[in-house]
Amino acid sequence: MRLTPEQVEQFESDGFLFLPEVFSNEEVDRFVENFEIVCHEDQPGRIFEKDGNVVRTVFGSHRTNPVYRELSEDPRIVGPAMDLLKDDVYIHQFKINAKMAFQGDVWQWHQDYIYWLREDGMMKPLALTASIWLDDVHEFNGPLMLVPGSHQVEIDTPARDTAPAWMATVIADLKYSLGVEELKDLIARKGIVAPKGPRGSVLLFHCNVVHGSVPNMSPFHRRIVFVSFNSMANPLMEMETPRPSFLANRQYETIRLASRAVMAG
Ligand code: 6CS
Ligand code: FE
Repeated sequence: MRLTPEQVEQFESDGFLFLPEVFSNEEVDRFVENFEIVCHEDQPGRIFEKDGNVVRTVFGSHRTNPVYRELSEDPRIVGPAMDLLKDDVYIHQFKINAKMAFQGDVWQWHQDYIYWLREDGMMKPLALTASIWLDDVHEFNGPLMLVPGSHQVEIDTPARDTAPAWMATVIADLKYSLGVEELKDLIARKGIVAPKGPRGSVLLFHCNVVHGSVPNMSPFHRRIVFVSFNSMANPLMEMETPRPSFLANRQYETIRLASRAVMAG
């Protein structure tokens, strides 16, 4: 699946692109079944909410689960990633954010790239994330909110050590989150959008677009798979204490589109 020039243009100006109903209900059912499997697997890439019981995020399932492995290399997300990054791509990070009904916590306003620059040594913002929606996303279950055009704004975000080591980069109280004054000014100029749509939809967003989401206080889960692609021309620098590979992959394996069969409907 490849994008039109208009879609590429829209991504370049907004910093995100919404593709409704890319995956069928049957495919999404399989993703959900496999989410139930991976969120019960005890592994360091499984992160809980503050209560220590409810799953917040599961990292790296594409390396352990065949259905997520296939999804991570599906041409319907890899093709658009290559079109938008204008390069071959590899997977920098794979995660499933659960944002469970009544218990999914906040994701403070932030940009992804500052994490990948400062924590992983990704020297250029030549990366993006393809999110695949496992639930319908609406105004009640904590939709991803984005500031259009904010990927073009240089924002300096001081680090706050809110938890030991890399945990501060994935919990509700984030290491790099934007300040109120900065946000007021940016949102006054650019506004906020919160794309909504049915499960199976895909939202692609630039590594520097400002985004976040409120806690989920509805009875509806908002489970989303996030596949972050980096350009092959942008490998990570060596770091003194690199983050675990499930957060920052350093095996730069190009994803070959031709060899990926489109998933059966
Ligand atoms: O640190 C990271 O890589 C992760 N943390 C956030 C807040 N967004 C990007 C990424 O998933
Ligand atoms: Fe993020």
